[in-house]
Amino acid sequence: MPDGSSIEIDAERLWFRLYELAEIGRSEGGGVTRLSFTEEERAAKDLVASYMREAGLEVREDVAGNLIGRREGSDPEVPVVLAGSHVDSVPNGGDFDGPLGVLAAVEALQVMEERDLNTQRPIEVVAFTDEEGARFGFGMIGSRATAGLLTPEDLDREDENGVSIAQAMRDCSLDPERIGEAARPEGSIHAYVELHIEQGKILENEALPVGVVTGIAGPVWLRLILEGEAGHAGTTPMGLRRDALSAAAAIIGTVEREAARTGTTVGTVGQLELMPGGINIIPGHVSFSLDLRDIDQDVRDEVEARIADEARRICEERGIVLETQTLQRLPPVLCSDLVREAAKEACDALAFEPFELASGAGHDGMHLADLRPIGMVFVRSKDGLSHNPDEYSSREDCAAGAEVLYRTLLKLANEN
Ligand code: HGY
Ligand code: MN
Ligand code: MN
Repeated sequence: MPDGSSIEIDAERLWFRLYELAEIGRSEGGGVTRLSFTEEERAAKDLVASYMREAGLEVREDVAGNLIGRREGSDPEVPVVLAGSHVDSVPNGGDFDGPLGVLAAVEALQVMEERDLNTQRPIEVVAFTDEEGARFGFGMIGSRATAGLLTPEDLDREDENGVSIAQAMRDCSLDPERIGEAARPEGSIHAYVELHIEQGKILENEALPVGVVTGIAGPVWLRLILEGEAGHAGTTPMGLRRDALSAAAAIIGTVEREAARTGTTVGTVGQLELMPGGINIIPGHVSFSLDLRDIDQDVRDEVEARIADEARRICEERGIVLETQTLQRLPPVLCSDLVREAAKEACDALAFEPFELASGAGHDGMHLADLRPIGMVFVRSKDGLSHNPDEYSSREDCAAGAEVLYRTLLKLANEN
């Protein structure tokens, strides 16, 4: 670790803000629940806006609900350097996933202000709306809007209570019809950098506090809906059943086998619901989610095809009607040399090994990669845990990551 003198960000202030923000949406399980377009997310954005004002930033929200803090550059007309992440969470999630990137970026700009460091380019911090997709099964709404990738149909997606994204936006005094206005013009962004917890075990295994991200795995989110036949548990012979849950179980076993086979693909069934749900009733209806990822799109698509073939065979064999809905399908994205080199240079200056690794988790930068160069810096996660109340990164590692981000932003904001 570098000696304390080379750390210019205020580690104590960052740590205090992380924990102050984490108290918003604290749930019984000890985790954080801040779903998009809810009071909790609103309160989190209001608190972050107050930090942005303390940092001397010009604060605004765009039509997608993205919270933006801007520090002017000596040349306000040139493309901006963007730093961001999110403050929404998964249900009962952790304290660091998202907030670390937003608060570290605010901290970086506050130190520039306090040290009177002028940059040629303006720098903006963005807390993107709904990165996690926990409420609508879609996700990254704010960054998609920023990249001009949202369609009106996207906003028709509904949560479990039948509330659409468009309606949730209206309930928060946002006008979904104006969503197109959130799109940033071509050439208006110089680069995008995000600090995020790794959410895996690589940095911990390497005994490193920070790492530089090479690329982001592309997730496919599916929902499989199986229609069998509800029946009496006691009077229906095994050979005459159309048990939707047994078929689902066989398909889920296929997911595990096919994903594990490649050694790089990950497959997760995170949600499952069945009907009618009686202890003595054969389940006639089951729906479950499938999250499939790989840094290599061809490998991911090959695994997806094998699972789909086996699912069809299983359902045909059992007389089950299978419908597969695609909720989202994102290609893996490579981080740019521009941002990777700037981040590695910052690591070098701080005597951190410029270790590079891929991201298994999805992030907002995936949607900005077509607009401009993107990059990420990771901070070590204790036990690789995330999307879990025990998610934790140490104060020192958070400070290390914020310092790397600060120096990376300074470099990107002062280059031609
Ligand atoms: O799902 C993800 O990878 C991210 O946490 N949204
Ligand atoms: Mn995240
Ligand atoms: Mn997450």
